[in-house]
Amino acid sequence: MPAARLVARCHWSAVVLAALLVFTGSARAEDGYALWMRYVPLPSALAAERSEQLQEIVAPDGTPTQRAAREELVRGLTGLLGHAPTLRTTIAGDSGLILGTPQTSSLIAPLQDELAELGNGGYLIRRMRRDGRDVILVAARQDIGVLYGAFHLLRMLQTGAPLDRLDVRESPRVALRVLDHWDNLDGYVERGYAGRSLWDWQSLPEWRDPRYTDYARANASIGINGAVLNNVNASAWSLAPDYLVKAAALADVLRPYGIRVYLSARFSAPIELGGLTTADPLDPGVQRWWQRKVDEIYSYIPDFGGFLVKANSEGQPGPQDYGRSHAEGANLLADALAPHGGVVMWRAFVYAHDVPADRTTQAYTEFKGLDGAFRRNVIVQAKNGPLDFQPREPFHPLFGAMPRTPLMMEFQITKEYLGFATHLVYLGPLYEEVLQSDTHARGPGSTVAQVIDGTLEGHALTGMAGVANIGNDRTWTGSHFDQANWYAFGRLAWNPHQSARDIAADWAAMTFSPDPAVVQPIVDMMMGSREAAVNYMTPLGLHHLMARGHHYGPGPWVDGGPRADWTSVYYHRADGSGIGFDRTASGSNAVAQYAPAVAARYGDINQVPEALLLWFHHVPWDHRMASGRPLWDELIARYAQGVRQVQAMQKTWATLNPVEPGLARLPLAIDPERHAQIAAYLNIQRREAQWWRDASVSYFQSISSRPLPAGESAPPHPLLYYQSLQFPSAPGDGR
Ligand code: BDP
Repeated sequence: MPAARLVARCHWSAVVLAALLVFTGSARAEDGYALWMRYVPLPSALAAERSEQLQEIVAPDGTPTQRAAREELVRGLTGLLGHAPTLRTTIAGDSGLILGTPQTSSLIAPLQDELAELGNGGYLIRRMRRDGRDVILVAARQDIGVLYGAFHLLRMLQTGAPLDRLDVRESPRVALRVLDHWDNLDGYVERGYAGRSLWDWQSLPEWRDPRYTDYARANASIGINGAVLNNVNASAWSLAPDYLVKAAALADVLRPYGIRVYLSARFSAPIELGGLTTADPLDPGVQRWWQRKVDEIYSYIPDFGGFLVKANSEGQPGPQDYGRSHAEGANLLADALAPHGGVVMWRAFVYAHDVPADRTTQAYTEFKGLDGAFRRNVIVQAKNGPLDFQPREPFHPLFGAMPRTPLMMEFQITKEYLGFATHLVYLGPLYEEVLQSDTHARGPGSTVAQVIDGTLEGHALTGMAGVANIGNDRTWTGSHFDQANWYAFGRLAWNPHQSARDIAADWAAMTFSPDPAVVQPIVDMMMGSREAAVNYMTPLGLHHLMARGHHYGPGPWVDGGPRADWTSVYYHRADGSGIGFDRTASGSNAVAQYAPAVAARYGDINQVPEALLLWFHHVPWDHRMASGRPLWDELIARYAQGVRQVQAMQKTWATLNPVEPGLARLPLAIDPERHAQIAAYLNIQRREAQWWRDASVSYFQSISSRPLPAGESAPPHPLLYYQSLQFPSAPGDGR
């Protein structure tokens, strides 16, 4: 229990020093800007012990990446230990820290063979005796591995992990670990709840805001190695020379941190930018245009990563406009990128308004038959579930269904459907649930994580994308707790087999305090928070019940409008007899898109997990649930439970209030500034959870005509009141 040990050694002097730093340092010291890289002083006894071990550092500075690693260590150790380490070319004392590759260090050179077995970006951290000295090595094959290793070591220091018998061996399991920014060129962020875009296109390329470097540091600290700079609903202008120069400036800043820049490409750009009359992928003129465009991009950004494409989805142009397939469209761009080593991330988030089929079936229907038809540098990017980033969905049926095609995961980090930035919802459990789902594609134990890391079908091109929750808000993510979602995404992209709880524990220790009395309750809050949101929004497998357009607040009554599958009634199908979308053979038969073992389980009302019951079945209100209650009572109980879960989070958070009398036990474990904002946000969440509960209960009761179970209070307003609420300026939807 490393953190416990740390606290056992905690001395008041260090606590007081930390307090002084918090309060005498910059007024912004604890406004969240530092993310999980706060590097506040360790308790003095521990700091003294670590100082002895880490006082001398050998770290090369011959390349920008080497300098980044060295600077981060100096920054981190100075903060954690209270003084700067001594930088040397060889260790002079009894012990020290040596960073490098076989090329930069004669002490690391003997590890060459072992390092050669690590994947790109992999590293070793090892404590050993070398030349009679007690040294810690952070060693890798490439500079970027050394940088990742340096961050790993800092994480161990921040969380109070022991350094004796240190033997860490890490390699990323996924090749492309990418943030997708849905940022427009005018600074507006689609589905963004953290201010405006981080990219200031107006002042680029001349002004390289230091914030870009901090963004790169944060990403490198969790292994993210790609950034798609612009919205998937792309403007062709992103590919115009003026903007390429700006993107190149960003690429220069991100490069030392191992981050490649990608762009979302608008399929019709040859028409809009090139003046052609068509964007048909089989047209030689179009092919030439893309080749020239790609060559031009590489002249600005020599390590450009490639394109992300949303085509023939929600009105975006695409190959089907010319009677061509998604594969023909993707291959057009792939052929232009291949000579430069770039990739195409082609999205499978497609559904067409003229297809009357259950919307959740359309991606599979369109893509399954294209398995094997894509070029080698194409990776198909599917959302985690078949609908659209809901609080809970089953895993996407394409995972495991296209063995000859690399498939990458798309998670949403920004909380479009999960209460925006003001609701505390830790997404680690959502990601973990999807990644651990068993596709049965090659028999039991064929998890989504194995599809994503390429081991199931032997793909080397692998990837995980997260729709970023980052903006120019001082906290980066719009709230302190949403930083955890960025963090967890990065850690899971590095290794999709990790535990969401362990990741939360690391994050909480670094972000707030490694004191177990702080970490434990925070981790418990985080781990329960996603289920709370499911309960107060869309329990038991319900989905897409948010208000129309902006998705802020409840809208289970949403009906009519341009298309049925943008309404709530399409999804919940509640009537006098029951509720839920029948996706079994008697309904849309979406369940048949899964492997037979999965289909059998989900398709059987007695076997389907209750969490997905109403996703797959239309269920009578009287259906007996595991609790013994009828479905109607259970539904109402879940809504109330969601509200209670938020209240419980508030209570827990109150116990961590540093200004609360009687809490001398945890002096300044959490600074008052962040504590207060989080407390206020929890209040918003509680109020809105109640709103969700009241509005949903009121609406569903108008359909079921059933009495509320004993003990359940009637919503304070009539249904019409909830239906009349309007939020024309809700964030993230329009400008
Ligand atoms: C939906 C969002 C929309 C995105 C779309 C997508 O509401 O803003 O453009 O996904 O992923 O969830 O393309």
